[in-house]
Amino acid sequence: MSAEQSTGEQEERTAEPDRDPLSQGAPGVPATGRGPGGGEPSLKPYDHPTAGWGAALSVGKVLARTREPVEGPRATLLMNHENKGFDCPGCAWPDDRKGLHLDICENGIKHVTWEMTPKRAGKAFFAEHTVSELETWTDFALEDQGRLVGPLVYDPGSDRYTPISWEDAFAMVGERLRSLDSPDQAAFYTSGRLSNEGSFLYQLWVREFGTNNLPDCSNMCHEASGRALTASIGTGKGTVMLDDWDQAEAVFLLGVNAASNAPRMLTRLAEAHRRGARIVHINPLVEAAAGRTIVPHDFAAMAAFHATPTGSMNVQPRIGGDLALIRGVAKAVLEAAERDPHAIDREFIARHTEAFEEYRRICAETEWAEIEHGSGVGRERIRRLADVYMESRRTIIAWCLGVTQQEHGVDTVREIVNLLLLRGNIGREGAGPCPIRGHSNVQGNRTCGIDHHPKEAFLDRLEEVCGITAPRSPGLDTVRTLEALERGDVKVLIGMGGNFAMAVPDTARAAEALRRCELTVHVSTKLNRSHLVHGREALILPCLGRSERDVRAGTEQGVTVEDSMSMVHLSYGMKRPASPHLVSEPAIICGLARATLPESATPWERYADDYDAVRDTMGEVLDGFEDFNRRVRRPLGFRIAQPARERVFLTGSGKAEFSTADVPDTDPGDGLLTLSTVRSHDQWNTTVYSDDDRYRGLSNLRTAVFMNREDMSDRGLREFDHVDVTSIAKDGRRRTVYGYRAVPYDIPRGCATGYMPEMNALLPLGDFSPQSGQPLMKHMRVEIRRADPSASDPPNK
Ligand SMILES: Nc1nc2c(c(=O)[nH]1)N[C@H]1C(S)=C(S)[C@@H](COP(=O)(O)OP(=O)(O)OC[C@H]3O[C@@H](n4cnc5c(=O)[nH]c(N)nc54)[C@H](O)[C@@H]3O)O[C@H]1N2
Ligand SMILES: Nc1nc2c(c(=O)[nH]1)N[C@H]1C(S)=C(S)[C@@H](COP(=O)(O)OP(=O)(O)OC[C@H]3O[C@@H](n4cnc5c(=O)[nH]c(N)nc54)[C@H](O)[C@@H]3O)O[C@H]1N2
Ligand SMILES: [Mo]
Repeated sequence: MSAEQSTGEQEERTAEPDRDPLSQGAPGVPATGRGPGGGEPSLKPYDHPTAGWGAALSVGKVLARTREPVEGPRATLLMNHENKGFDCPGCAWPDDRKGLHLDICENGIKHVTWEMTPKRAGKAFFAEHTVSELETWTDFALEDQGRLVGPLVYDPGSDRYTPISWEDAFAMVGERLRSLDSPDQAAFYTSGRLSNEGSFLYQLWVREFGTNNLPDCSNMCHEASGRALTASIGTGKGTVMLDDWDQAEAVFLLGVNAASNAPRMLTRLAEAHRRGARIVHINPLVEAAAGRTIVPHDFAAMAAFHATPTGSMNVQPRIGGDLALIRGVAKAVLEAAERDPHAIDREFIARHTEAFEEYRRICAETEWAEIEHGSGVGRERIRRLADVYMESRRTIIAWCLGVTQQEHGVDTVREIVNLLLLRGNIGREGAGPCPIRGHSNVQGNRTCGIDHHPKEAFLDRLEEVCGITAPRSPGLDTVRTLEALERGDVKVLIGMGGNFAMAVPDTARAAEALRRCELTVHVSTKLNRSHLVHGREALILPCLGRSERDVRAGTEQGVTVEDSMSMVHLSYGMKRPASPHLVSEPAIICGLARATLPESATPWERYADDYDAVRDTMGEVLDGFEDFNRRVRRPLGFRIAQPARERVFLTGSGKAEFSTADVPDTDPGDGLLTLSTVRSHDQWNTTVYSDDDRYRGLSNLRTAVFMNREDMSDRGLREFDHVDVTSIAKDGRRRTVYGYRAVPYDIPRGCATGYMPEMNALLPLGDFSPQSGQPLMKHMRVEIRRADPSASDPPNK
């Protein structure tokens, strides 16, 4: 028995130590993992440029594995193009459609190829394998069966998924939903790939049915950004446009692994660097984007192996230390302003902002010692960062999950805005806040009404235009949906894309909650864990992918998406569908809606066959979508008007508002470490392509925990030693994963990093940010110790 158990604290075993260490999920929920390849883990620092030939080689490997050596690259030539092509489902970075740029990236190609696989998970496959058997497969093996080809229903008698007609599937959902005591007993999840038209129809169905239970992947992603920006500048989005990246004199990047997760950003960074702009990477890890890149569309550079730097300065705060760090920069700027009146933009502050004096006071009152302790960065380094900021006339600050998936994520984003406001870096060229969104249409989802807490004005318009009565009480977000599932208050879960079971926190607990459902329904392209962790009744509804031709009523249909910088444009699939039985997401939603609401006056059949008709209605409901059908057919689509960009701040005061949060103490104390979970290079969220993480130099290992060398030697650990990782929740409960391997890495002391989604097994459901509702995916308190051989007999065996 371990020491912790003898102290009487509750111990939850989330995986068994002696099993394959790559099966680290909950009991019955093995983790994502072992991609093909295998072999011993190895660690070799990556010192080559990003993108370029290394990327080409890596693409080649993935293509060869999917046996799609020609179609993938050919299809990518049709991606992100001006006339008719489809939007890359890879990420939300805007398309660069100027000139002859080949605006593609390594991970976009992998992503599209993943969708285009020639493999099919058809009738025979599901006849052969019971669900209990599939549960023992790795997540990689599940998705590797290829595309789903027709609707499936779970048959409890044979423990198998069996074919069902679309009509019967819709009827089953309709009946079950109508039989509920209240519409609030159902929840409707959205993953951020759903098109604008799909999103609008989905929320219309859900609200006409009578609930705002619309949890989405944003609840785990950029919720904090939306809330902070709304409070500070009156819009939930960034104000920066792609062209601004050509004007900025300094770019600060916080908490993003751009080379892996937004590779097209590298081109912008390289161009900015060539112009002489300063690029500061703020990240506990020095990620590959802080080095050099070979610009992929620059064939001359590729041929000559010519690399351009994409970073000029690295600052490595401790995990969760960004608020303190930015406060320090602001403090230094304000100190400089006492000597140099031009250090801050007094005119801007006076005309456009509110609560500056309060902010100045809190900066003065926040002691340097507190800033250094909170950020883990020395004051001289922070002053240098402030100099970079003051030397630049136009600064962009961009951020991603390292900032948002934190307890104080909202305060931190607001602090970023505070810093921008000090020098008027908002509402002009080359400057502003720029959240880097994740899923390719996650921003569009929100714009089109996927929101568990919608604005009254939006519901008013929806009612007026669509003739429905919209529910007014707020619905459940992702964490609260899980809690409601657990209590039995939500009995039906519909998943519009994504992989809910693996993406959410607390894998074991979430699985148990999901199994309590009366009905689970997933609209998906490939088999994943969420289909296996199912309710009493279960359906899998396979849909067309973004790359596939969508013909309804004899007419080719396009859908629209909105990128990270508020550009809306059309996307037309080009490929023959993976199966003739696949239906588009908008049409599936309309079918489900009609079956649920037989008397509805909404023209669901018309909407299903004519997306222009959907867009006409959207144009009447959504701000900024006036004349939608015409404007979206312009060559580059259109940009949704962004009032804050014009210095019109739709806040209570009508001005941009400074905020005054306290600097949090992020020291985990008690010899514990702070652990953040991240993606590897060869991964797309819950989809893992291989066990390699090229830019971090790690091969053949996903059960890795990156640690500071001194933290390792304190624990007597050497490279690849086996460790157990235990998280300590706020309520004191402990969750452990076993058989991880310690990987020495350049990361501040007291910090550690491992991979999502495997490490969700450690993340307590109750530990979310009260500011945003976001689970603390970048901030777990953990104990890491040498693997305990005496733990070979876990209690749940
Ligand atoms: N190829 C590929 N592209 C993707 C995805 C994918 O899985 N694969 N996912 C998409 C999605 S949905 C999203 S949301 C984005 C995610 O894009 P990222 O935000 O880049 O995703 P993560 O891998 O979680 O990396 C988070 C980064 O934050 C850093 N970090 C951790 N803690 C802190 C901290 O306290 N402070 C700071 N400053 N940094 C910190 C980590 O070291 C890491 O570099 O990418 C999108 N694009
Ligand atoms: N520990 C930890 N957990 C995290 C995170 C983290 O950083 N750390 N990040 C969080 C974030 S930012 C996000 S966005 C979530 C991601 O959560 P999700 O969006 O739920 O997960 P994905 O892995 O993107 O979903 C993959 C599945 O989408 C389906 N799919 C693919 N293409 C399509 C399509 O065109 N249509 C439909 N209907 N389905 C499709 C496939 O079946 C595939 O298996 O995970 C969150 N979870
Ligand atoms: Mo995301």
